[in-house]
Amino acid sequence: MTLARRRAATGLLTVAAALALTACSSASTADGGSSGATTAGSSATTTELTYAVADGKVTPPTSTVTVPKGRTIRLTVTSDHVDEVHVHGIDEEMELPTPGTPGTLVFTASLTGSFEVETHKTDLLLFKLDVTG
Ligand SMILES: [Cu+2]
Repeated sequence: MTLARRRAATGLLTVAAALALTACSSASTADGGSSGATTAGSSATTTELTYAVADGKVTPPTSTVTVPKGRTIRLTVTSDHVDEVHVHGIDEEMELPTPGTPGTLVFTASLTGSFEVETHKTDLLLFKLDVTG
């Protein structure tokens, strides 16, 4: 890996590399201090989550979303880049081919565990999905 070298090169890349590491090393505990979108819409059998990616930032801020196993997740993401959203572990993916146009991914939280949901092109952690048994 040349990450160390790239980090040394510019400050901006340092930030990007750190975000990338957080986003794709699935074992890391990126605890964003659970606030925000936690258990949004939890009274229904579908949990609706909406995220926006702009200027390298996630809105609402990254947090942990806890749902029971079997819950349907309806995830809508808008990115300012051509992007790709990936639910690690459960392995659901969606393409965002048009910047600024939201994409919606509907999937079932079919496995218990802690899963990172990230964007691939912008390398951001949208949220961590904790599925309880
Ligand atoms: Cu991924």
